[in-house]
Amino acid sequence: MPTTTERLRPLHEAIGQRTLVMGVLNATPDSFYDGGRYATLDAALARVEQMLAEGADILDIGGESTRPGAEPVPEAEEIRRVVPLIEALAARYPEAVISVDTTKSRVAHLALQAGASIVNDISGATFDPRMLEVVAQTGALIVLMHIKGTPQTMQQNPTYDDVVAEVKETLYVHVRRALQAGIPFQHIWLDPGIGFGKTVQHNLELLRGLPELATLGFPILVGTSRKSFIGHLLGVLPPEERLEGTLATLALAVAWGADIVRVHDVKEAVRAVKVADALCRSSGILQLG
Ligand code: HH2
Repeated sequence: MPTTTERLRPLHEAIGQRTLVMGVLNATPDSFYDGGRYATLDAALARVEQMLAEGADILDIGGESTRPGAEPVPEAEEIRRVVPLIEALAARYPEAVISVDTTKSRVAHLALQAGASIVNDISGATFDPRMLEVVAQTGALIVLMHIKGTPQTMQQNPTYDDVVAEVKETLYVHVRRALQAGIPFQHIWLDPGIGFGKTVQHNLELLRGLPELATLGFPILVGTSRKSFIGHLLGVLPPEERLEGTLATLALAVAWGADIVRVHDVKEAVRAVKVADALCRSSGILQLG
């Protein structure tokens, strides 16, 4: 079994060279797009096999929906949903990089023991005071995301004076806490939290503001996949109808400095970011031509 450091090495080498694709798998009954699709271990394993074949660099496994208004999931239930799945994934695909999408340190701890090497925390490690300690002790990488409020409250009229400046400031505070807890610089990724306490306008401003967020000096992860702001821009389309809009956001996110994109549609996203990378990165086709 590779160590966490060995598993993470290819990601570190790729950052700045090409955009990494994180494929989403929610082992939940109620996620806004893929909820209920992977209720059995067999269904989840089949989906993972497909995502890996399509070129996913990271598998993000979640056991709690964080859509607006979602009910919190008890710790034991979240553990039951994600830990055996991660164990099975790590056994079947030892080279795969597995991320656990959780805000609970106990879930993170067990997921890391089971074979995950990334903790994706939508609260920026603020919901559970032990999260940073667990990540520091295990040598995992952490994604620190911005959220305003909690999933229950976040979409109740979110306001900012300057959304880009405020998100940047909060992410900087998260970084300082993580560094103080002993998590090394290279094990921290940041995420503006598209849709987490933001209006349509805030989401657009944050995407345009990615170059500003990138000045913090950490890799930036962006999660726009099939989110409601895309539906709103297209005349209130449901999640099933938001793929093309998602791909447009991915191309521009790459142009504006995203290093990792979190998506439900791996094949389409891999193709989109490959073309965007060729256009935007010096190591791409343009340099060869
Ligand atoms: N978005 C969702 C969940 N986790 N993590 C990061 N780092 N960034 C995101 O933008 C992000 C995230 C929401 O999407 P999904 O997991 O599909 O839905 P649900 O929360 O309903 O499970």
